[in-house]
Amino acid sequence: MSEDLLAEITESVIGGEPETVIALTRQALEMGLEPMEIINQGLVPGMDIAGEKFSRGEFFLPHLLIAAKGMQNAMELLEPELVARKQTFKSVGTVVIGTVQGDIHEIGKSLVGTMLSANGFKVHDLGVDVRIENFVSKIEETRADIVGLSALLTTTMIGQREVIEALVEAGLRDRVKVLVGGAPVSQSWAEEIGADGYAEDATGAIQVAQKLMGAKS
Ligand code: B1M
Repeated sequence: MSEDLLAEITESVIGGEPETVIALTRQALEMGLEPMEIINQGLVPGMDIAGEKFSRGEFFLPHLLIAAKGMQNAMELLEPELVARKQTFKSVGTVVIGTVQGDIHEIGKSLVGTMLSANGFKVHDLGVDVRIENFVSKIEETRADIVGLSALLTTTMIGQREVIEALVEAGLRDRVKVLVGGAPVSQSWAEEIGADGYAEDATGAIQVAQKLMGAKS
């Protein structure tokens, strides 16, 4: 029953039906499904299939945009639920997060930010296509413990290295831990550019961020 509903959510993301995605997501919550289950087994598979179709030339950019709109609508409904389930009062640490310059992919970065905030971190989300100097000034202003850099394109992941270089230049590198992620990013890339941590997904990001906080104290 819940498998059918999750499969319907996947289909409605692929089919570009944002209104249906939101209606089915609401239904899934009412049925008692966990928000992360809806994200990981309903919404994300839909985005993955839309991406694969795009790679094969079966989908064009408007298809991808409308699939993303469906997922974003559903995330607006799910984010407060995620936070409510993990209400924490004392901040575990401060995180500045954003998608690097030239890259407008938002969904994964926002999911990571929401999950960190749901797990007690104070999160400053700078959005997408974030200029290097904006990362640097926000880290300075908030005295952030961690900066999270998301990149979804092989052409923009170099931006993660550039932020690290800018942090060295600004004399901030010793004060802030760098967490990187995004589909083309890997542990070996993180090591190559001198990041402190890499996470494959939002759940992993929480674990790595917690570990990095442990390493700071
Ligand atoms: Co784009 N896109 N896109 N796209 N898009 C990809 C990434 C692509 C793989 C599709 C494909 O060809 N199969 C491909 C990249 C190829 C490459 O470089 N290797 C691609 C391309 C080529 C492009 C354009 C260049 C297309 C064009 O214009 N010709 C263009 C680039 C625009 C730009 O950024 N300058 C473009 C545009 C777009 C849309 C605007 C249409 C839309 C984004 C809308 C939006 O975000 N508001 C879009 C989408 C939706 C996708 C796909 C289909 C889905 C991305 C997504 O939201 N996934 C994507 C294919 C795919 O990934 N299957 C694709 C769901 C999300 C929950 O997962 O973002 O991976 P993800 O985040 C995960 C993990 O990666 C990780 O945790 C998240 C949660 O589990 N993670 C982190 C992410 N950030 C992290 C940070 C961390 C830790 C973990 O720490 C800080």
